[in-house]
Amino acid sequence: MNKKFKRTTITSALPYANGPIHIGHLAGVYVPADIYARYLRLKGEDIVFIGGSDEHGVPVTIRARKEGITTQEVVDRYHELIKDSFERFGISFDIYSRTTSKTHHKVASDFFRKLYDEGKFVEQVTEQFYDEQTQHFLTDRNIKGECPRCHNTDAYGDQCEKCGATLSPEELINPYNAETGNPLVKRETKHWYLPLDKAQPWLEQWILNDHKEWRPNVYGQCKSWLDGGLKPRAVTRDLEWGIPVPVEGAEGKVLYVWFDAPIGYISNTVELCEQRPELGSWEKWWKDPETRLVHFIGKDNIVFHCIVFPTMLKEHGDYILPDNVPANEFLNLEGNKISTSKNYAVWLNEYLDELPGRQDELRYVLTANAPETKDNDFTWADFQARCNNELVAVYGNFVNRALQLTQKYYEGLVPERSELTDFDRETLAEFDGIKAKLETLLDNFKFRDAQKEAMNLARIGNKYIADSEPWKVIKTDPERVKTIINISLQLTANLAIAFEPFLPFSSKRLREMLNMESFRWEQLGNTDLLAPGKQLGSPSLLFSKVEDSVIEAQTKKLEDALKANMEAEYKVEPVKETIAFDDFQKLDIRVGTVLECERVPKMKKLLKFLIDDGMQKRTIVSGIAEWYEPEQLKGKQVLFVANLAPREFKNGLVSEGMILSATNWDGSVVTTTTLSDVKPGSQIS
Ligand code: B3M
Ligand code: ZN
Repeated sequence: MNKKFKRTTITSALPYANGPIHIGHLAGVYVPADIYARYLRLKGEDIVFIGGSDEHGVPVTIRARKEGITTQEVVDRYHELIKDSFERFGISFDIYSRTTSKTHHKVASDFFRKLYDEGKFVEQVTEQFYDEQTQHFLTDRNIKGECPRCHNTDAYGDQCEKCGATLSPEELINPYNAETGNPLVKRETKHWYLPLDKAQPWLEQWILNDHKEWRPNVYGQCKSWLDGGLKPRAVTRDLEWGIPVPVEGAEGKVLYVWFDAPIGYISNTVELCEQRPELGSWEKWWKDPETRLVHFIGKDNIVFHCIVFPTMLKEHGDYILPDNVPANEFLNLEGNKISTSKNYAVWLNEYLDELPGRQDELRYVLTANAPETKDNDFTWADFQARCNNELVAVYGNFVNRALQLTQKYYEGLVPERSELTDFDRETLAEFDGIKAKLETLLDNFKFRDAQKEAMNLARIGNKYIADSEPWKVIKTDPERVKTIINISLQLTANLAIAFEPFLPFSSKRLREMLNMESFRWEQLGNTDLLAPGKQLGSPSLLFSKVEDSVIEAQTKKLEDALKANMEAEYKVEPVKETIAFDDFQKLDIRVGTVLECERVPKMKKLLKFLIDDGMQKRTIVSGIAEWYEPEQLKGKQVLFVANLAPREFKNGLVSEGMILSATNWDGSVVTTTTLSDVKPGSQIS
């Protein structure tokens, strides 16, 4: 750790208690935060690792309405679910509390009141949309109306999902309450604003000059906010759910969720220090300049953690500011965006139930693919490959060989090493740099590369034991085998330590197998961790293969979710403009019998038909190859447009008509036919 600091306060974004945790949250925030916390603890540093649920804000109220239960019930349900799955997954929070706690309401209220009393806010009256029947002001997302661009009547107050236009509620034609459908009127309301514009000069200095070391994505986002010029931001809302604004005449108003949520980090530290007096006063963790504050968040939270919250802390006075904010980009899932509302995700609670005992596998893959510098993709195929080819085949295999051979040859006692070969020396030398290498990477939040280094050490071990072939040498030179096994075991112990921040479950098991009481980071690189003669515990496999059936089941689940979404979102196209009967009569639609059907070379989408049209044979080309095997259609009767002008394809093929097919809600295509056989050439009317 940087000499300036004596201790570290680590926070990780407080997830909204409006749904379970998914792998996107884990990869973006909780796995890296946990690696960092575990690493610092292993080094013996003083840290607190703060987590908790964000239980205010519109997302939880929307969920409540969707599920038809109270907001309190929603947050109770998801807070428990989230807390429990984090615990099972080994996220080592010192506290996981919630923003509906009494402590938090008091801390956040007092925080607001201090700024209010000191005149730090700007009061402003503005006109907002209001539903006179329900007597509510509405947030942008709860307002709908007609899009001024495409005239979709279902556009939201912030965006039209049909044409993609970014909107403000003022632009909507005939705005209405999205839930009740009631028309809206404008009404005046007073709110308190945090004058970020006034903070601009010191923020520029503090971020752009003093924190050039921040990740480029974080620094870049801050710079673009600052370059755009900061504006005052409202920190109160007209809502019922939240922390009441502690000011007379502010009835019906609550603190904006983004005002209270980051204060949750402080409240939860207060609670933690009450529970564990040995940690000292909470103020030590938030106000002592020798404390280092680090926020782990996802990229959508950057402005709040780098600009808004620091301004709040600074205006309040006494508080330290974050030393770093290692925000991650997003993780996608099988090429698609993860979405809580669309139920498209790998949910942590389900993962833990469906792949029991495989916490480290998921941690490993999420770190190996961590979206540290750009968005990344999680696929089940990659998950399986990394588990089987890296964890099982390299790390697990090496450890298992070393431990099994110790049992077999030495009854589980660590053998002595004697004379070293060049290969032994080279292998031992690989230990030297590992500690420094890992530290440089971890101190700079490069978890992905750090884990890769640890895995490299396992590769070295795997190669060492494979190339030394102790199972052969034992027949000719048993003394030599002692040395090989000793070195392998020392490597194993080093791996257990190096992997502890990343793969805590297997490190713990390995520590037990090695009969070591505890680990310390300083031990890393030591080649005499296990004394000769030490009795080891009984070995068992560290990792087991992930079978195809598991991957298939998980992939299917995701495909089903995608399909369900498409079905839910499917809208029947509006009917085209009315045409005259004469126009219809111009179309000559007939029944034809499929005589031949074949694929078209180099044209993946096309099927070529030979159709008996009652008079002659005609060729029709149709783009339905994705949906039918040629054999399925042979002999079938189809409907086709007989008087369509011939169309020539790139390869010279000419289509003399068009087969009629329906496009289904999921984009699949179904070809039409008749209910019973008809003579080819019969006309449709
Ligand atoms: N709950 C947003 C989110 O879950 C918000 C984070 C609060 S951190 C203080 O992405
Ligand atoms: Zn539109």
